[in-house]
Amino acid sequence: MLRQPTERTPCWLMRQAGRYLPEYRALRAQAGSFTELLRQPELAAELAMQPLRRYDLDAAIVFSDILTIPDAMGMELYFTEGKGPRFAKPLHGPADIDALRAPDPNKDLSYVLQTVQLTRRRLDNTVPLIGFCGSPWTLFVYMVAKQEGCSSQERAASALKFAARYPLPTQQVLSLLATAVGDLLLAQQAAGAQALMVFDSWGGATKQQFDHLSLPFLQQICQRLKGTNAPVILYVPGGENWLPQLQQTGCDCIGLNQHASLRAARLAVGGTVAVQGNLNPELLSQSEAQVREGVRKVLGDAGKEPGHIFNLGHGIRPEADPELVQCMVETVHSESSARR
Ligand code: 1CP
Repeated sequence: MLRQPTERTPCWLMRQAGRYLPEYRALRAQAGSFTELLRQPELAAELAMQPLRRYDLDAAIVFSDILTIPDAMGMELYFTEGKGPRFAKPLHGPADIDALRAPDPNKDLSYVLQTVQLTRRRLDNTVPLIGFCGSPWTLFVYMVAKQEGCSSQERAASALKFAARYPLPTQQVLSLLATAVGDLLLAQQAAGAQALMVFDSWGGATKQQFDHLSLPFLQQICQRLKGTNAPVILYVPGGENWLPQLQQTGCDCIGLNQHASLRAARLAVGGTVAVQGNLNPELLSQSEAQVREGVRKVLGDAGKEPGHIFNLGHGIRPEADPELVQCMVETVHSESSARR
């Protein structure tokens, strides 16, 4: 992330602990639910370690979820089978916003910080630990009441409608979320996280309104993290459209999805920030030959200059084949060291 030369391209996977691993599914069944896993630091720390036992990954990520912040704001998070995350008290209008307060991480999210501490201890300085949060805009997308029948892909439409109808309350809640995200990232760093990542998974859905609905809050968060020595990764699918703006936030690394041109991004900003990505996660349910070819293409696009972190373009899918993940990690390491 600091764009220093390495012997091989570092590699980790977004959502590397998760449903594609049988040992994850076993622990989840034992705990009863995903939210139970989140709230028990012993279990969460174990989950972060699981992928590292199987694969030679170069980083660990804290096992938690971006939605712990709105949950701690009193919105009551729960998961429905097949339908993803929901809140018992979603945002319907401005009155719901007045009730929200930024949580105190040490009080309201102490289970996240305990997970960070425990995971760091278990890692014993083998690989760095990445702490994370969702971006204010992405959290807002989940917080706004979804229209019935609206698919996950259309989720952002309700949030965009809310933002158009109530512009000032929207800015108010995004600003509150920026404070909450900054507070939690700083607390994670204090608890032992060595790099910090902001997932703006729905940033691309803002299109022409990115400068208005997401960027100012990413900027605010990066400014607050400047005082720490933890490098900051901004993951923004669609971020190839806003590379100069993202670079100017002062972040250290920009994460892109598989639809972006890694080659163009490296040419545009590779001299000042690292770039992370962007293998198509679908390849991990295909064949070894396709995985190897995909890895070679990503490494070729990234070029030889330092400052590329290998990752998927999106979180790993539950249907990914654990054997193909092995093939991916080995190919990244062997091919990249041969190219040095
Ligand atoms: O067992 C289960 O059914 C739960 C699945 C699961 C897991 C393993 C969820 C529900 N969250 C997580 C953990 C998680 N989430 C991690 C830590 C694990 C790791 O990376 O190793 C991280 C970093 C996240 C981040 C996250 N949560 C994002 C951003 C990343 C992305 O994929 O864009 C988002 C959007 C969420 C919300 C969320 N949580 C869970 C689901 C299924 C979702 C997404 C729902 C949707 O598609 O809208």
